Amino acid sequence: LKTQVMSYSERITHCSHPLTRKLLSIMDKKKTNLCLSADLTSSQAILSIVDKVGGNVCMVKTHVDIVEDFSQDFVQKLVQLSEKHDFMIFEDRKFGDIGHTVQQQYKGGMYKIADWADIVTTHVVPGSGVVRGLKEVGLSRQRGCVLVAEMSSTGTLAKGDYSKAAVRIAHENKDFVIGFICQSNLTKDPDLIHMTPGVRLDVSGDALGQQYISPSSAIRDLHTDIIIVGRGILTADNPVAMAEQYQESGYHAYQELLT
Ligand code: 5FU
Repeated sequence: LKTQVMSYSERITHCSHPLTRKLLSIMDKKKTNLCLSADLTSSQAILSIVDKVGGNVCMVKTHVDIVEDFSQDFVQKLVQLSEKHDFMIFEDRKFGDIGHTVQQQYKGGMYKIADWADIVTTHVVPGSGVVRGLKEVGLSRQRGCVLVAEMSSTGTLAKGDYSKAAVRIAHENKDFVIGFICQSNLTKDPDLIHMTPGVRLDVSGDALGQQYISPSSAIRDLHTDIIIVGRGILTADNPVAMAEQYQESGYHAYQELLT
């Protein structure tokens, strides 16, 4: 039995958070539910691949703490690329401490994440205080956050009641939480976007517990909204052609849901 799914444009009319609306409108306009996980260690390499595939993605996800030559100039250039190609910047920081500490990690230190990242991820293991702490920093800057409700890795402890608690924390903080990192559909609330890492076409895992599903499994079978792809694109012989292929697979799976 097929569950009827709303189109991106229809869903915009049912959701209230400005960032969710912006993300859905990018997805609709650019016909993409692909997020590139730009897990490279040199700023030039990141900026170069992002400029090449920027047109194919709705978001670019970073791990800023793996960049060897981090500078504010790098993130300024990333922001310029996000304006040029119209995508959102998503720092996968996975905060996981008490509210007071994460506030400083979010706005301060050498990265000043809140200055340039539209969206950040956080674990919910500390309880809702982590979200309230981030919110005090992010709300006035029109930022949002995504809760790690489930993980793609083998043996993950983020499941069952833990994932349910993440959904509850999201519902209680909808002024700031715009969705989940997850491996399944966790709520029908149109405001909350489901983002799924561990997506790849050619292999089923890596040597350190990563587990992959295909774009169509994520979008069509599991009813998540966004596919997050790193090495599937980054290690390909032709990353641009591969980004196009992931974009098409993900978007085709979404269209199959609509018919
Ligand atoms: F929360 C998660 C998760 O459950 N699985 C993940 O793989 C995050 N990730 C991130 O997605 C991980 O840190 C990488 O940045 C990315 C997946 O990269 P891959 O190269 O496509 O395996």
